[in-house]
Amino acid sequence: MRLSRYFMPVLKEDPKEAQIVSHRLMLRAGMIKQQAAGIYSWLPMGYRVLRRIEQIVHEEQARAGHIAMLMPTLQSADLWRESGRYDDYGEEMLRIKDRHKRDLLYGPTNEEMITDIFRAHVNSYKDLPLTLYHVQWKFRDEIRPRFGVMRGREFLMKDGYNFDLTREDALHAYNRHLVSYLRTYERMGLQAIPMRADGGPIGGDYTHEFLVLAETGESEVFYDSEITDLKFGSRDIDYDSVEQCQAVLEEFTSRYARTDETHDEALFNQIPAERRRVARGIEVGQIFYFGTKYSEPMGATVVGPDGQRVPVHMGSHGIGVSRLLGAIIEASHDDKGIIWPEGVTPFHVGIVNLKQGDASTDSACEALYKELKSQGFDPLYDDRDERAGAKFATMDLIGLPWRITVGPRGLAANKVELTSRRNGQSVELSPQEAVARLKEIYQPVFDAAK
Ligand code: 5CA
Repeated sequence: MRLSRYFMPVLKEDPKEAQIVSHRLMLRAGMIKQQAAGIYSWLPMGYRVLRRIEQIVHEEQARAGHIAMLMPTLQSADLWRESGRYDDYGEEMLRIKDRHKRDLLYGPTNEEMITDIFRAHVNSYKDLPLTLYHVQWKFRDEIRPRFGVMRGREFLMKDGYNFDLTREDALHAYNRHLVSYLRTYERMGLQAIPMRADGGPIGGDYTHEFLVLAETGESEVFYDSEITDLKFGSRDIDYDSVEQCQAVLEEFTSRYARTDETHDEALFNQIPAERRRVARGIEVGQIFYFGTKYSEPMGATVVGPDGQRVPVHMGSHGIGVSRLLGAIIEASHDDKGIIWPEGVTPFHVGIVNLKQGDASTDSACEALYKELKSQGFDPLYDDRDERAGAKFATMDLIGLPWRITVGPRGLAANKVELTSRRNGQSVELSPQEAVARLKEIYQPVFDAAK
């Protein structure tokens, strides 16, 4: 993309409405625009990151054997009357009447609808296990939408639902989701810690939230500091293996880590004092096992091996896709702007032309831009007629992890500068070497998608 032809309305001033750094930087970098309280347009830069995050989510869901589909945003109230949640859900549910005076709602989650799909089409235990998911907009009429996309009213969620014959099978599905979520968040450059939590309106008493530690997080968390040493890394897990998934769950959940909803002071105090941590975290996902809470009242049964019909065991599993942009920025920024992890960056590398209009500098930038594209990169070429300082400030604000600076002085020696946004360090390389270096840097990111 050439910046001169792009749409990236960066703001010079700090927006007054933003209380936390991710909200401020998303507005300043021209990623989002508020349309109403807690409702945002995703401008091109924000939309790019949203899609990268969504793509990682899809890839990791496929790896775990989960099946993608798409359900509508509007749902019939009748379905929710069957589960009893139409009345229970309260004011967070946006209720709508159509022209025939039928009650609809903008879905805050999809347990009822997926259960309805299941009961219409699945009849036998032989069709299990089954996990279906979608990535779709949700609406929750939050009393205090705030912090930009972190607590929106309309937000993008990945929500998945498992259907199993027995409790044991459903617990394997739970563990499988935990493993796949660890891998998903690490690909986004995040450490998200699974913590025992509360079922809330979704239900079930077996549930973990995934929390990214950040001062601005809305949840208070209590944990054993040893847990922050755990990395999922590039392990090769067989998602069908009950033992392997169980082992990962045990490794990542055996140390104390809880949100304030389930915090137990006596248990916490058994951790050696120097390892006790009280901090704040951003909830970027939650997994639930809730047994037959929806299948029983809604009649989602299968014929079991003995010929008897039994309600299926279910769980649901959510990732806050749009919230993740805020969480990643909270975890990765400095006073100049965002620092995108390579896995989610909107563009892999920025090219800064120090002397726009100078024939040889322009043509070196053009050649580099074309070469990067032909090698599978998404470069952002700042070809605007601006001062170098302004170009650098923009690059720092939007946070591309790598920048190549091209100017006449370096070019005289066939050199450009490759700079890391994270530590500011630069190396002088020939344009070909810079491309080769970027290939090495991004190889693990491209490999992780395989
Ligand atoms: N049906 C279940 C799992 S699929 C469910 O709805 N779970 S949830 O309520 O925990 O939501 C899943 C994730 O969506 C949360 O972990 C959080 O990251 C994100 N989320 C929830 N509310 C909001 C909100 N108001 N704004 C942005 N993201 C949100």
